[in-house]
Amino acid sequence: MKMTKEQFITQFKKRLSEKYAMGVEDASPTELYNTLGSLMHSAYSSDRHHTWRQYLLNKQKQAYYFSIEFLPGKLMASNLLNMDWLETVEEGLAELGIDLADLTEVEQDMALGNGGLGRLASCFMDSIASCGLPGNGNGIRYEYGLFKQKFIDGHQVELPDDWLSTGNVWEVRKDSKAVDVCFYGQVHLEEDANGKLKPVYKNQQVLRAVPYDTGMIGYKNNIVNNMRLWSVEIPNSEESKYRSLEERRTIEDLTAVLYPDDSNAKGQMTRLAQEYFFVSAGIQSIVRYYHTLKEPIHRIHEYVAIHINDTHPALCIPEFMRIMLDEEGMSWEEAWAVTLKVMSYTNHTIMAEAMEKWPIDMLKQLLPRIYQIIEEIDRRFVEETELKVHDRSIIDRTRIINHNQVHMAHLAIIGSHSINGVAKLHSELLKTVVLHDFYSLYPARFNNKTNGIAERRWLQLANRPLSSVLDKTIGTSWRDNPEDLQQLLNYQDDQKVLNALAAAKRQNKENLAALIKKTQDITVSPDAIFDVQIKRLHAYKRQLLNLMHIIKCYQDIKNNPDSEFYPRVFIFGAKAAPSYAYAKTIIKCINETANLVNNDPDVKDRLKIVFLENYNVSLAEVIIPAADVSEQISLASKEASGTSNMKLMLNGAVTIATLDGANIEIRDAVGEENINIFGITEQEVYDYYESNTYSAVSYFEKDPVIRRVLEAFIDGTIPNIQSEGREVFDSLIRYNDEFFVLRDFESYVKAQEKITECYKDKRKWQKISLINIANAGVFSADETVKRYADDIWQIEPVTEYSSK
Ligand code: 26M
Repeated sequence: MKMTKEQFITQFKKRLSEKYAMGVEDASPTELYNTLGSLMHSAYSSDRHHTWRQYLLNKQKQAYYFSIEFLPGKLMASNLLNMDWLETVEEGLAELGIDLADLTEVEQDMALGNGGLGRLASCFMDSIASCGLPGNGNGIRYEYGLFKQKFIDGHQVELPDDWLSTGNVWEVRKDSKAVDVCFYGQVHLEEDANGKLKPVYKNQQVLRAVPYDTGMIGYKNNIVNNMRLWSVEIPNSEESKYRSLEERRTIEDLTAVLYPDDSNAKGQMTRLAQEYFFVSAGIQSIVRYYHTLKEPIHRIHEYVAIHINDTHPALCIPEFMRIMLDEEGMSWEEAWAVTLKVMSYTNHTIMAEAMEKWPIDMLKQLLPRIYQIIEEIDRRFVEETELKVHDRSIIDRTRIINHNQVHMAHLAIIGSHSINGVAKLHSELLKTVVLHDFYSLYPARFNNKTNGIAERRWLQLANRPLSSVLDKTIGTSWRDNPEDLQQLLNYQDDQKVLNALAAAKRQNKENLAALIKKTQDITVSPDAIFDVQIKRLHAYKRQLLNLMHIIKCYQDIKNNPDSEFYPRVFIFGAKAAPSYAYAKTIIKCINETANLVNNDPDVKDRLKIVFLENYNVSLAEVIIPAADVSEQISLASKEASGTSNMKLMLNGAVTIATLDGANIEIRDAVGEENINIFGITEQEVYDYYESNTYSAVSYFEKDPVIRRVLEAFIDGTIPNIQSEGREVFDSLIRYNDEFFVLRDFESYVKAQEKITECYKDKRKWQKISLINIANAGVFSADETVKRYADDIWQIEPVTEYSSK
């Protein structure tokens, strides 16, 4: 795919003229963007075709990553990087008087995900292609992505994300690959001519699933895999049925919007229909492909691995069974044997309210045949488990159908050969606490796969100043092999390198300061410590702990205006689920505190609070390179892994963290001295649960600092939060502080004070920052997906590959 700058310029001008009958001078950024996108698309299409042919000819086993969310962000820059076009295009465009950055700005974020889980899926897509692994994504092409967040009077307001309104140059609609997906109706079983039971359906609703394919380009390896997203349509044959606008609308609603909850499974029919829709379409299309290989159906597990990303695609299991039984004519035993070998499942949370359950009646009504199959899976599970256990209560706790509900995690576990958590601690807690019963039944299925991040996006693209320092210091091999960042350790006492790293950080901070000025009209100084907490807003992530510390700092300054206070900018990025009232309350409190603090002349700009609107992938790419401090302060045991912790570390931020999720592995990688750990451990949390001895009010009574901070929420110190301040106060004092914020407050404050002291010693700080960058290579998603490939999917990189 390589080409020279001159070839690029010629082709670019030619394409622009063909597409728009225009010259460079007259074209708008959008027209230039579309021209470049279309040129790139044509260029990688032959590699895409070739990759596909190669997999087919080698009959390679392929993995399919089923995820109801993908969160790629913008694709142009990362596609250019992976195609090895970035420099050529940048220089070529510059020669035409065009700044590539102005074109990449035009693209709208592809935000078909809520947060960590969706972003992980997209990091994996990049890594799977970059490692030359045969793996594909399968999901939903939502018409509207995650809502856009605005603040009005400090409150979060949600606006629709109409991301397709400006077109999408990367996707290809594949009409010829559309499939039918059926809902509702009645089903009964009848014997066919061979005496086999076959389902007979009445009154089904038939919908058309149309795939839109997006190339997932590997890093400089000519591999292009596929992310297939499904969109709903009314099939031609059914046109006459749906005459009223309203009927059509209900159907088209199916793939209209992404559900903006990231923890609360609220049992809505359309959500269940979404889950079945992309699962059924995906599996049908896999089986159709498998038949082109002309291999016997009972060997399908030698060619296909299906991964279930959280429980949202758990219907993969009964849907695969349905096809094996009803369409391939297998016996139950044969079908179950292959299903188990094909399926694997990742758990992303231990929060009870996030455990997906569906009312039996809903499932029965929407998916009658699937429900029959789930019932039979459940019946056989009970029958088999009764023979294995003495204590019958275990069956009650593990069966799929119980208390009129279908428990999706139980279905996913019973139907998969592999169950993994996303960080060491999380995987241990699954075995010992959350899924302990299942662990006792199927110990061999449980394993850990610590999350990872795509270093290409989060370092090479997002942080070019740092990347260039790295190139000059340790050469460029880290770009192919992030573990080579370790070589930076040789320079931890080299003042020249430390200065260069500090200069890169400075440049990124100036860049973020400019954005803050432009978007929020707040002036921040790059001399201050940039302290960053970016993640969804959740009580367990404890943005409130951060806010309480800020209020303490403010009160210290007010009580002693002339005392020394090292300048800090507290930066937040966070969306709250629209229905999550408490999370929205916290947003309001942070915004009002920001208003107060940022405009108080006594503060003398030593303390600033910036809550950036509409946190998304593109904003993260600007914030992360500019961060000095990384806030990872969830209550121990609650954050399954976290991934912003890895991205911030990679960009030289120093972490303040509880011993939760992957924070523990970050500590192990950098050493105790190079991270600021505080707070109670997961064991202490469980001890509190057991002994029931936690008393939040006693901290309020005993600790004058806590008392003073909490009073600020209700005594008018922070204006405009009469009801919100009271709500926060009550959550801590009346409802006994579910997430132990007051318990951890003192040790958090101490850790923050240590950070300030350390920052004042520039050289020491720079060295710690360097050590963090140098050790971030272990969190490369390339390594993570290789472990999935070896241990779970049993897929291998393309054996023989030649780009024509
Ligand atoms: C459920 C029901 C209805 C609508 C939406 C949902 C839902 C959507 C997303 C529930 C959970 C969702 O995501 C959870 C998530 O993002 N978990 C995070 O996964 C990351 C990747 O493994 C981890 O790093 C985080 O610790 C974990 O919180």
